Amino acid sequence: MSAEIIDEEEATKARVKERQRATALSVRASTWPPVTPASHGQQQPPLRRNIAVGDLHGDLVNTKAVLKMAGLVDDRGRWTGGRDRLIQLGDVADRGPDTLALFRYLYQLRKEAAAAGGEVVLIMGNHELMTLMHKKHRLRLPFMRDPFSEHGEIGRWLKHLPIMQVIDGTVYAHGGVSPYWAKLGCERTNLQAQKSIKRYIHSGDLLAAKMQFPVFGDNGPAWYRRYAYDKDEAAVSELLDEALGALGARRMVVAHSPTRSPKMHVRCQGKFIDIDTKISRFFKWPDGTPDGNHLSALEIIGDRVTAIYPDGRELISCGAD
Ligand SMILES: [Mn+2]
Repeated sequence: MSAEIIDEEEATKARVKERQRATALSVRASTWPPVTPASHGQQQPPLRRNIAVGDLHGDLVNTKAVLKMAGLVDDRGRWTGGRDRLIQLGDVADRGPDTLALFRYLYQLRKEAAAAGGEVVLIMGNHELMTLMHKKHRLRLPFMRDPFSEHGEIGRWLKHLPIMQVIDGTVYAHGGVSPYWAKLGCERTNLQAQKSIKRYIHSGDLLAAKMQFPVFGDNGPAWYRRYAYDKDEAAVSELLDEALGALGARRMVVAHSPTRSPKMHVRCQGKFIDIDTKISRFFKWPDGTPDGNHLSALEIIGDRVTAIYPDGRELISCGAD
């Protein structure tokens, strides 16, 4: 009986320690450019909502719809999320016609959120990397190329996006963070990306640049697909636990790998969640089959993780176990 109580005490202490470590990591994780929340509460504020949204691919209408569904904006797309934090997991660019308008919208939303004490965090996706390198056909047109050039209206912002983040014990990346980058750590991985982004942009050859700068390569956080698509559950579990352990985090949330259904792909007892349900109406599978317009947002409050869909909410985990 008393041994059980002691065990429980130990477990509680371990949980508190783990949480402190995760908080320390999230505080250290930097977002660029830095923004200072306008309001500072005197009392301990309630837990803020972290809302993660996946690939938006040039669809402004569905972007506003998904943010409204998650309770972050009003009918006109203006921030009503208060202190909430939106984490957009990359691939804002391409497929649909609204790439430039979408980045302008998110830039404005970022300011509105900061003014309300909230936050908008954008993570670098592989399409942002390709856009910065001007690899997309459309970007050969000067009116599109200029805003996305290194010093352009959007480019000068995009080139500083973090390639991964750890926020409140959850790892966020566009593709996924393999144990290699997890062991290097969030701060140093982002630093490595920042150090090479300029040379990457000017390399002009995607395949060569992927080899030269592994942080932007197929096993880097923006392109990795193994957690999402490897069918070997045991192997994925082992890799994921290694990465989460190295980062002192409890779960990893990614996009980039379209899910087979309109629902999120949850693996490894909720420790891995792929939220790319194909939100954009312009999504097509590689064989050309259209399959988009599936809205979803992931809400994390403390350890309560809920998927939000147009037809309702689905609890993924409640942190009680
Ligand atoms: Mn992608």
